[in-house]
Amino acid sequence: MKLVALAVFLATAYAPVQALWPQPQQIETGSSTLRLAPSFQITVAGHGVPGDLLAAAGRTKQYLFGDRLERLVVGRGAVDAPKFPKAKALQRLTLSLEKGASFSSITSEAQKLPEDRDEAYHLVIPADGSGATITANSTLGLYRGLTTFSQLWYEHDNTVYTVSAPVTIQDAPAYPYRGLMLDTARNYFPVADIKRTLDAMSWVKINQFHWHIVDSQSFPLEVPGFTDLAAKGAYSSSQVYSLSDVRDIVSYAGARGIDVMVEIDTPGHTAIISQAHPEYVACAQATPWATYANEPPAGQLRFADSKVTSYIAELFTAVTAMFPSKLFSTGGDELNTNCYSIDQPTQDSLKASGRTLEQALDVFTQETHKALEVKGKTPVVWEEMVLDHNITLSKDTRVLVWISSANVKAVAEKGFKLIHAASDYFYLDCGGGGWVGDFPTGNSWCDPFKTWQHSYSFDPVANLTAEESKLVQGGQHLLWTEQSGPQNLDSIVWPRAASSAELFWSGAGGNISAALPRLHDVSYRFRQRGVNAISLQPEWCALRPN
Ligand code: CP6
Repeated sequence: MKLVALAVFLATAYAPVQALWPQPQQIETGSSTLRLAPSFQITVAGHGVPGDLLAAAGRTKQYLFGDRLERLVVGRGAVDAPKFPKAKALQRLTLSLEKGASFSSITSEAQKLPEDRDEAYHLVIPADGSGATITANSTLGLYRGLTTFSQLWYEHDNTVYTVSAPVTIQDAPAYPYRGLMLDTARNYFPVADIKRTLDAMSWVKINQFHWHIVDSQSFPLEVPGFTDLAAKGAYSSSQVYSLSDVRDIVSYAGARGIDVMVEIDTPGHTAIISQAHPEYVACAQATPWATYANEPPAGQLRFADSKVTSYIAELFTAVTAMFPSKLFSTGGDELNTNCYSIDQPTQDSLKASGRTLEQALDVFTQETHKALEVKGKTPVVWEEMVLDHNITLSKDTRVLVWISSANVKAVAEKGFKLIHAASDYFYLDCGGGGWVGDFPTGNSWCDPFKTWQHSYSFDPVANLTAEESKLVQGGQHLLWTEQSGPQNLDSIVWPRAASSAELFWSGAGGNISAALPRLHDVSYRFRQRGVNAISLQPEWCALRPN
């Protein structure tokens, strides 16, 4: 009896009073109430404070006073609201670097290779209101701390409060790559939608935007020296990412601790290039398309042709100048080899060079990757490049595992750094998975709908040895857009993508029922900040007393 009573008491006393997402590595909280002084300030100590950190501090203040989040996770009546206006007031949050560290911008630190990003921070909020602090070894760490700070506060009757002071957090990510992929080729997304998505990503500490910008259906990227590709390949002249759009997106992302990895998918998924250069593309008119490609329209680069290889190497070079990221994805998925058996120009090229198709693919890949490497870029490829083709790749190449999580082990055994992106856990849209005639049905191995609980339960190192586990850089949700667009962007992505954000920040083993009320808060905060994240449970669940 006594034990039961104690258990009930503990359950009430330790009901979640803060709902951080992702969950920090170490957190200690008390039970004092603290409120933000109306004159609350965020200051940054030290010299040479970068503009993007100051701007982030400004946004944080807006969230603190703008979220207006009632304490949904603990329920109506569970807090002593009348006390809040009389609680001690916190006047200031001070950010400072650890001794010996110096400021650089959030942007430049976010744009390093994943393994070189330092995102650790230390956050302290004393209960006496004497001043909160975030300390870190890097500007990026301070920024992550700000993001956490903004999630600790609720509002009641115009008082912004927390009931869990003092707070001490020591935090750092489990994995350095935490991404989101967006396909802007099947359907075009206006710049404002991408920026809103970047904001949302930053709120859950996602640090990598994987921009699958072009594909067989459209080429919405303006590339200097290659402007005919977008001129002839975009859905319309207004559905193009101009140089200034790209600059805008890259800097918006950088200021939010996000690196932008562009993908120019080759040699498959390139039918659209035939609009500007019909001579570079095989099978563009081949029928039925399903024999020559995984989705319509068919059409793949004639990679055995050295002119095509140089063209793509030059295109890559031009694109590297637009994206400061160290990572550059060259694609390499779903290459259809039937196509080349019926393509006379390819057969002629192979005969002239004395190469097999696989050898020609190896040459194409080496040459185009060399163009990246001389610009200091690290190539990223889809898994087929290492599992289905015997391509010579630099050992530093990173591999996106997408077909199945069961393929992770084989990639790791080959010694490549890898990124989890498997369709059986992380696909938000399965449009590319099944077809009735020319129309996507999505009824494939990738369906059914993957819930947040499903991806949340993924084990990033399942079946891997300790050595192989070190190759796991992290992972991401992916939005292919055969069956989605700007109309449902927020609701198809959020809050599901927050699930992998926490998995790869906090590490595996999170408890779904403990996560649910926190994730409910994520959705609510997102909506307050203008992102239309969906509900995860009836409102009743949040309102009932514990
Ligand atoms: N487009 C490209 C796609 C897909 C891939 N690459 C895809 C394949 C299967 C499903 C969903 C999407 N549409 N370029 C695979 C990486 Cl189910």
